[in-house]
Amino acid sequence: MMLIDKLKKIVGQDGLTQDKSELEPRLTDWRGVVRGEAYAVVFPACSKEVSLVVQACAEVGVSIVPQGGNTGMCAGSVPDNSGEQVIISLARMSAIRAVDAANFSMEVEAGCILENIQNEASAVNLHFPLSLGAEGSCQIGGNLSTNAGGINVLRYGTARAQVLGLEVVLADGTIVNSLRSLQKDTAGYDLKQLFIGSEGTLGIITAATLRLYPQPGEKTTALVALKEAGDAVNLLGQLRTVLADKIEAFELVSGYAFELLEKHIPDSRLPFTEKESWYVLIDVAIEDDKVRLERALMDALEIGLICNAVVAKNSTEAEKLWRMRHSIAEAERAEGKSLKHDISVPGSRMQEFLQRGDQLLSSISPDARLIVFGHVGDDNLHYNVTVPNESKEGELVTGAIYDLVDELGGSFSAEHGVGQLKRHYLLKYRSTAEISLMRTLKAALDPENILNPGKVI
Ligand code: FAD
Ligand code: 2HG
Ligand code: ZN
Repeated sequence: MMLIDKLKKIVGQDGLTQDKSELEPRLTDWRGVVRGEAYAVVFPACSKEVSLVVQACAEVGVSIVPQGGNTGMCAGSVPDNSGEQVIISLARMSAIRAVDAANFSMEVEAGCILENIQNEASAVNLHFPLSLGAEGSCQIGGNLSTNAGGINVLRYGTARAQVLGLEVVLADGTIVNSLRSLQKDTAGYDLKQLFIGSEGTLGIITAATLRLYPQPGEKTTALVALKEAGDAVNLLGQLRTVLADKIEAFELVSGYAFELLEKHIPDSRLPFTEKESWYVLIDVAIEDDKVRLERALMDALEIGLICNAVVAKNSTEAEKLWRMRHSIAEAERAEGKSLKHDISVPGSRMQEFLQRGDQLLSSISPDARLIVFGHVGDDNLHYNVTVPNESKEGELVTGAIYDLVDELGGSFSAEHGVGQLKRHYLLKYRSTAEISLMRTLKAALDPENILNPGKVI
């Protein structure tokens, strides 16, 4: 029997397609920089079907590309050019299986859209804090496979920290069900953490038990204008002494990023008449802290650490500010091609990175334009660059930035993963012992290299 017939037997006639127009949106990444081909896309409806699909593919040596919302930034969910790979989409596995409010947990299938999970938590007066611009279309399986970050890492940690239990299908079709909902569990190796952040190369995540939190209540949102990006680090330090862990989000946005928003995203407008080079968007939990935040910002204004500040008067104003922040990637894409550098450096080296990064750019590519924004509260910046002529100059710019990041003890990939775009940098910036251990794990879990080959390692 041909593979396609075997797959049809497993998922049914409607559970797969080889139709060119239906395949099309799944063959390119969100940015449109990488394109592949595929034999078929399969939509299993349950973990058992995922397992049978994996077995059928493994029997004939056909490799598999797991795909969630296809919003990833490193083309991890895009197949290669062979036209022989099978995409497994988790889109049909989108059920919220159970909400246990008393236990602060929720069990969901991997294909659940992130926003639906947030809403379901709110419906029982609880909070799921993972939040990012793609939340309306990315899936929790993709979030966990990339260990996504987003805007609330400062207070709640990355996707990894939100997982109590996981169900995974291995390369031989074995279903590993560890969907426990325990706050504490030290029985043996913490296997779930191996699959979180492995970008579909070690197993296919089919379900997860997620950690929920009490509702943080009303938030206070402020936008602050700064002369220097480095002042953001000092401001965070100052605000933390007053507001401690109440700061939920602390996002840097360059003046140029705001210009792109105003140009490409309808209804985007800076709420200041005088423009500055840098801005920070801040969320503080609990309404009572509004006064403390305002007082702290007044102090910062008095000593010249910040130039201006607005505090959102209501949730509509706050949402408007956050909509702009979440739309920067879209505005950048609309402007044209850019080099993405999703970097982190220790907070204590951030100022040095920003100064030396500027110098590097003006010496290598004086006409390059920086689009800097991101999670400065987590020491993670999207230090993106548009270079007038790509190719050689682009490679030089990227190489120089990553070398600087490495020298400062940082990472070339803080939150988007490695996918197929940054594999050579993984080999360059991770030690031989680390790479060797990663290869040992990959070979042990996927000896035939069936799961997402050509990604990460
Ligand atoms: P996909 O893109 O489909 O896949 C990503 C990787 O995970 C691939 O390697 C794929 O093979 C694998 N995968 C997907 N599902 C599974 C599964 N069930 N089992 C095993 N492997 C799987 N990212 C951040 O971290 N922070 C941000 O703030 C952020 N903001 C964004 C804003 C915008 C506008 C956009 C477009 C993207 C943003 N991203 C951000 C990147 C992206 O949304 C995240 O990486 C997200 O976690 C990917 O989820 P997805 O469902 O789209 O996964
Ligand atoms: C964000 O923080 C995303 O908005 C996207 O991680 C970053 O487009 C980017 O470089
Ligand atoms: Zn980000």
